[in-house]
Amino acid sequence: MTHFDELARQTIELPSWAFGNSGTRFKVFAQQGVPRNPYEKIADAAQVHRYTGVAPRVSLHIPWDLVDDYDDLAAHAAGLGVSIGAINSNVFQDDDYMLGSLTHPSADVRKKAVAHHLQCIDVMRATGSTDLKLWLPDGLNYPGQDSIRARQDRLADSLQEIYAALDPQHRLILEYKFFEPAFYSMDIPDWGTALLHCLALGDRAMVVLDTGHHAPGTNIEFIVAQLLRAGRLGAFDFNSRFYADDDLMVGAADPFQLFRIMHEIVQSGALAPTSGVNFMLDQCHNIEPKIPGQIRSVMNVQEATAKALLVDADALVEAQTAGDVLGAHGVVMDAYNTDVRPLLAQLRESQGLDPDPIAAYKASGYAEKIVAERVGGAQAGWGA
Ligand code: AOS
Ligand code: ZN
Ligand code: ZN
Repeated sequence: MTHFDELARQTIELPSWAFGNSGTRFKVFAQQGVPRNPYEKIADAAQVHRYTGVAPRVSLHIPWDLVDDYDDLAAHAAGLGVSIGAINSNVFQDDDYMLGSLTHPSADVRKKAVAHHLQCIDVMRATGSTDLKLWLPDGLNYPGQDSIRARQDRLADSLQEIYAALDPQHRLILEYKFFEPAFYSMDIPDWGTALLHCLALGDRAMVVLDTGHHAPGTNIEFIVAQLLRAGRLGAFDFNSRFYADDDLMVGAADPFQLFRIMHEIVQSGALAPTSGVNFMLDQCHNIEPKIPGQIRSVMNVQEATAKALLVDADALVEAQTAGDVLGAHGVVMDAYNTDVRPLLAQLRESQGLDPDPIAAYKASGYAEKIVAERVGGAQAGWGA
């Protein structure tokens, strides 16, 4: 398979919440023409796929994307050439979860949180989604607030109940985050904790790596290599991290880090759709237009991937085996420093797409059309 073919079959999943209004704790800036409901979010996501050709799935967030009829929503997506990707649960916007959800000291609250996940599994059945994605806000703000160890036991039991409810084609994908909203100790702060819980659950439990969820200076590609080695890298939540969990456009803060991550993916043969790694975006576009922001992000992932595919694997192994430190480093840097934009333009043309997706989107008139048609768009969920 040529590099061209490998690039052509890479897919990137878009988050529904990227298309709604979003902001920070200080201000949500409303943009004109944003979707008023999940149907319109999917329509906007389909635009990103239309111009990039590599974004055929949309993750949903429950209850932000609550509808009466999920079969109908899935049919709407199919009609626009996309499908429903991961179903994200939400146990962070209910007063009952102030002290935690799956780890809460009260059995009743844990039961409620488990029941929410069972509802999400029903949504998966209706939409054909295969990934149930869990990110928990659970954790402690103060030493002594609760037992760190008891919370791990409760977490294991709650996860077991959810895992047992999955259908055979479903996966549970578990995200970690080192801080926020809890600041002393999150209950799943790191990849090691997520991995231990996944190993206890079974083969269909996998770790989600959000690139914004690490301490400054963390070597993320090391974690990628480690999880791939264990066969438990289920998905990425791609975004950029300047200072914390910024959720800004992937590849903006540190394109070299993104390349290093994709280099590990390519080296392990994990780019293939059959590898089980779901390349998702987890982003918000607070001040830039959302559809072009998603197109830019998809292109950034593609560029990092194309560069990673350009690494001369034979020359690299030869230099590494010979102990040629600078030679091996040079092979990697040669690939990184190659301008792959002409290659990607060629790829798009070979697929009948415009070589410049952002220009093509702008010329389409879609942005003006949604501003005229949609009044009173919805927030992404944050701050709602
Ligand atoms: C939160 O920090 C996580 O990144 C989650 O993936 C979260 O569910 C996502 O940002 C959408 O709410
Ligand atoms: Zn995330
Ligand atoms: Zn996050």
